[in-house]
Amino acid sequence: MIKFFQYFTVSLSFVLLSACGGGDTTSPIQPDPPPEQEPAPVPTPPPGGTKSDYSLFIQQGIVSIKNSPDTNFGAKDLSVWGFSSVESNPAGNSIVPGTIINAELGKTVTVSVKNNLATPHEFSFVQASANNIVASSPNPIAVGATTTYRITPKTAGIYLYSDAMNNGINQSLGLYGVMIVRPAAKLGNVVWSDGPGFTKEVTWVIADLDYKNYNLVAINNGVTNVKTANYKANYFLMNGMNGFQAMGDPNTTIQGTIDEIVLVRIANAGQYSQSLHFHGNHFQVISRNGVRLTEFEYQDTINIKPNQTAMVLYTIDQVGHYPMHVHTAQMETGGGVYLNGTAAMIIGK
Ligand SMILES: [Cu+2]
Repeated sequence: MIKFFQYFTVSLSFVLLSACGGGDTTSPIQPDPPPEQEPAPVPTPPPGGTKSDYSLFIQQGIVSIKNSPDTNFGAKDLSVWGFSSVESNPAGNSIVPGTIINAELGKTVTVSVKNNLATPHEFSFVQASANNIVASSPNPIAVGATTTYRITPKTAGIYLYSDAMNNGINQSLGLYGVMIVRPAAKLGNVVWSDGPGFTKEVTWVIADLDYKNYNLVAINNGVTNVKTANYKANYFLMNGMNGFQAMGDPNTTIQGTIDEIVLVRIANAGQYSQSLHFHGNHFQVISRNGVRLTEFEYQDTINIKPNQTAMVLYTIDQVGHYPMHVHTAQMETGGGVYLNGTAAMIIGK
């Protein structure tokens, strides 16, 4: 891992100094030396891997930030709120982001949400009106109560759900997740019914978190004592994980053989705009914030603003190990530890 870290430091310096985040679409990307560690193979998603009933539990849990393997520093358990799939004592990192709701176009999904916290909460979609996906959204959910939502998705894509109460504070404490809507299973791996095909898929839910000014205040003294003007994120998460965890996570890694096409669905649940920069190949942006694009432009960087989503297609172009990192140095960190922020790996075999 040390070699990778050294390489990455050089790489990031190059990126920052040469401002390669300008969405350069012409210059070739140099292959990178492989890191010494290799994530496990990515499981191929089951075709039509959808369910019709989900149970979510709004409750407190832990995001367990692990040490950087280079410095043996940075481990910290962060108290968060989340939409957990497990009611009692959710294990570390199983609570944020909330359970992925996998739905099929036109088929009603039932989501039961139980509020196990001491204040009212809600379950809502950030762009519900634009996509008309929620049949009914009775909110808020009283303390101890369970509310059932029936959702009939009308458009394939990725949708961010959250608890939008308290001026976004609840969402920033960890109450967010995504619903993925796939077209009819019989169509196989296409993004939407007459849309482009793919061979693999990954989901990236990115977020930022101000532990001192938000989580500690809210959990110890109540949400009403959180001052939103003080928000200054110091942890940056990829699928609820720190960078080194995420780079070794098989469900987060873009991985495949040459010419495989990986669909990456991305949602930004945080308060900061993030620019995601891919190495190894350019990708095609096919959808932005629920709007399907008519021309799929090639880019090497995509900016995703808070509460926005995107879908991109990444074709495995060459053998090797490549990083996906974000283009703000601070967001590469977790509690100040470099490379423990928003990151993922890309592996061509
Ligand atoms: Cu880079």
